[in-house]
Amino acid sequence: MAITLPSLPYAKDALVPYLTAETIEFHYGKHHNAYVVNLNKFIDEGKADGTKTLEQIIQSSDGPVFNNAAQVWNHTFFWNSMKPNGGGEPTGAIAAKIIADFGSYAAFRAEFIAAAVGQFGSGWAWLVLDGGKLKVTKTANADLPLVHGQTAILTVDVWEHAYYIDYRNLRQKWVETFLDSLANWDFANANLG
Ligand code: MN3
Repeated sequence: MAITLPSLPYAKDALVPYLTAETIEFHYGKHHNAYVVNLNKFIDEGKADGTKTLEQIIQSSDGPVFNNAAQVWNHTFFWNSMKPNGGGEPTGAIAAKIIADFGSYAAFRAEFIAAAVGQFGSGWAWLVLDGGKLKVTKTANADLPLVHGQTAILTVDVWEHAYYIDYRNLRQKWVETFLDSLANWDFANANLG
């Protein structure tokens, strides 16, 4: 079973002015697609088991197979972590749970930004559910909550390819914009279960 590049959940210019169509064209059309192409090549070569689900491949691989499979999953999750007219304080169950586990939305926001800015080099910042509690984590390269027994709730990509076209070296501005204008709290609520 071949791995396919999932459709974007919105048009490539739907996140303007916070992310340009050029960023989406490169990040989704080139980077995300390349991970899909690479993983299918590993399946064709017998280095990855194409009868497994993407999650099963991630949980039973290492090296280049893990890196490409995890990056396929991470990017699909990331595109869904944003929406047009998103961001700002959440509503619904995730809002109450953030206040219960972080004290306030402001405390969560500060911790999430610190994790994203503090990730040295390429990686991801996450809001995860771990043992029934919401936590902020950061992972390097392709690493992801699934292999740490955590449930991913929301993520921001802090690889330079995620923000360099629109934000140049200003990673903090990118992460603040993600939370304030793009975050998809409907998706977070759905992931909370
Ligand atoms: Mn990326």
